[in-house]
Amino acid sequence: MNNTLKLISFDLCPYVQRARIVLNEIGLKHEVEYIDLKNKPDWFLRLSPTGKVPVLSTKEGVIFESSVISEYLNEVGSGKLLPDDPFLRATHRSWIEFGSGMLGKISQLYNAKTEVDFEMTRKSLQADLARVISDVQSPFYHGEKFQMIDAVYATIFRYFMVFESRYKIKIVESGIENLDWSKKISGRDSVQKSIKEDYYDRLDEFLLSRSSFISTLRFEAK
Ligand SMILES: N[C@@H](CCC(=O)N[C@@H](CS)C(=O)NCC(=O)O)C(=O)O
Repeated sequence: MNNTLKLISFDLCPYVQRARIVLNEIGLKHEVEYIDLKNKPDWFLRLSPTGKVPVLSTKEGVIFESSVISEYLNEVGSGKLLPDDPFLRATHRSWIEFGSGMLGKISQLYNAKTEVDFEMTRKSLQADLARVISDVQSPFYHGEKFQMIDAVYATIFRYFMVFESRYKIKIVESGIENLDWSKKISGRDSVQKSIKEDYYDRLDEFLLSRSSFISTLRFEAK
């Protein structure tokens, strides 16, 4: 079945990246088809009940929602990306949900029109991150093994890297570059191969195109 997997994607989507990291980690052969979310093809709208990516097309049919896709891939790929112990597995799922909530706040941050709204969301993200970090058992979230939860936070840290390198925005006081967990997961092959080469420039363009408060924090005008 491996070579029949196709991930329908949008190049900047962190939920797509989550599924791709899982595919890469497990080593499942797959194709990626990028679509333009501003101009969704009819065939995509017929496949996707939510109109959102990622959608995974398999020989048996389609699956949507990144967490569901990731869990399915982990199961069919005999992956070990979640703990065996039911309680620990549930805690990972809880913190994966928390990570999805952080992605929602990141979107609020880059869409915030005023400094007050921006700063409120930035502080909330800062507190969320501090809370997650307090549970990390390095080098990865849960010790020596890279797991699904690391894939989720890898996609979050990418935003923070762009916020720090191109904008005057800090989510981690000491710098995301100095956070060991982030360094460890960002350097991972599966993580690096989950994005296109021009990802950082494209994300930067996307952020500026919001015409929101974040544009005023860019290091140098484009
Ligand atoms: N809960 C969904 C969220 C996916 C999502 O928000 N995808 C965005 C791109 S990052 C999307 O397709 N947006 C298109 C739209 O809302 O029209 C998941 O985890 O898969």
